[in-house]
Amino acid sequence: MAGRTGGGPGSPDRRARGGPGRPEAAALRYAQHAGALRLAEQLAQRHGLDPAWVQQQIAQARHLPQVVRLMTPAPQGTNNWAVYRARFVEPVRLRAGLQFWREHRSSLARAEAEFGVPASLIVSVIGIETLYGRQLGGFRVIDALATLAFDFPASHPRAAARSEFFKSELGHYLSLTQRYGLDPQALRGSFAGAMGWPQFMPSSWVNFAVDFDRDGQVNLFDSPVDAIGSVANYFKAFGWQTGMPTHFPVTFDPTQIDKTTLLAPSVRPSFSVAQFHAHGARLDTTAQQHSGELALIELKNGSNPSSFVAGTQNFYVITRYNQSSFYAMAVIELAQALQAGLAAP
Ligand SMILES: [Ca+2]
Repeated sequence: MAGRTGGGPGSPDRRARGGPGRPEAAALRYAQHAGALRLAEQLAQRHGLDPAWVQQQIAQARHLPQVVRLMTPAPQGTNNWAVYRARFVEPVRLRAGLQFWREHRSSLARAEAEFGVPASLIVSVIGIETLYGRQLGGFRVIDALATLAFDFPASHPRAAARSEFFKSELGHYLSLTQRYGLDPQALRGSFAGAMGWPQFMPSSWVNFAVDFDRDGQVNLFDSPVDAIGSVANYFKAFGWQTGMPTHFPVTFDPTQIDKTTLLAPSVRPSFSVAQFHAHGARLDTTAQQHSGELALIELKNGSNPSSFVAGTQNFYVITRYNQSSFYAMAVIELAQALQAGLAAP
């Protein structure tokens, strides 16, 4: 899912846990909700919309208990990179990806030339997000956004900030549907409100989606070509460095390794090659030539030892699409498999 939302709502691991389905017990909770009425006023003002219309739309949103459940943090210790990888870097997605690549070869080449983002990466992202448009999500977007705006799970460590985020997304969503003449009650997406082939959050759609098939409209639901351009534009906007590797292999000197320091900044590249070395991380000769900063990325494997890589700026950029190292690494590995598959006779 494309959106700076933190914690990876809409991330494939979460989606697979519950799966988007038809709403179960859904209640119209926001018609007389004081917070909802206040928010409708604010959003109308912020986006230049008719307050009565905004209120009417929010009043029709249903509270979805399963959305709250899906957003509730998973218990500790359930993280397993090997399991995650097997779910996304697999033959069905690879085959569908190669077909998508062949079908959209010229658009992908154009996106690569224009935005500097490899075609393999674009194909991989769209594959992991929605299996090339086959899994767009079954939740009404208005229900998902309203539920997360007003009833975000309190057990989440950043519940207040996240609730504010979804209130803001609700405003972008209503503004977006007005602009394109879409029915806000009709669109469906992930449990976090991510939409279309690339699973863009409403604000990402507003800020980064492009009309790449040049038909005069940005349409991420029906135009794979718009999705291609939009994914590439998103990566470019978040600082993708053309030609830079995403990561390097890393080993440790057991006498010097200081993982606490190296892992502290998480995915944000914060260490020079020399600093990496000083803290006991060892890089191969290619990585030693890298002039930018690096992050030590830990990929937990359940009860087995973790995997580690040295992530570059480009690894970090992929986590701006979905804030998860598992996600970034799966995107990278599927892209590699696609590239190899395309080259095979
Ligand atoms: Ca278009």
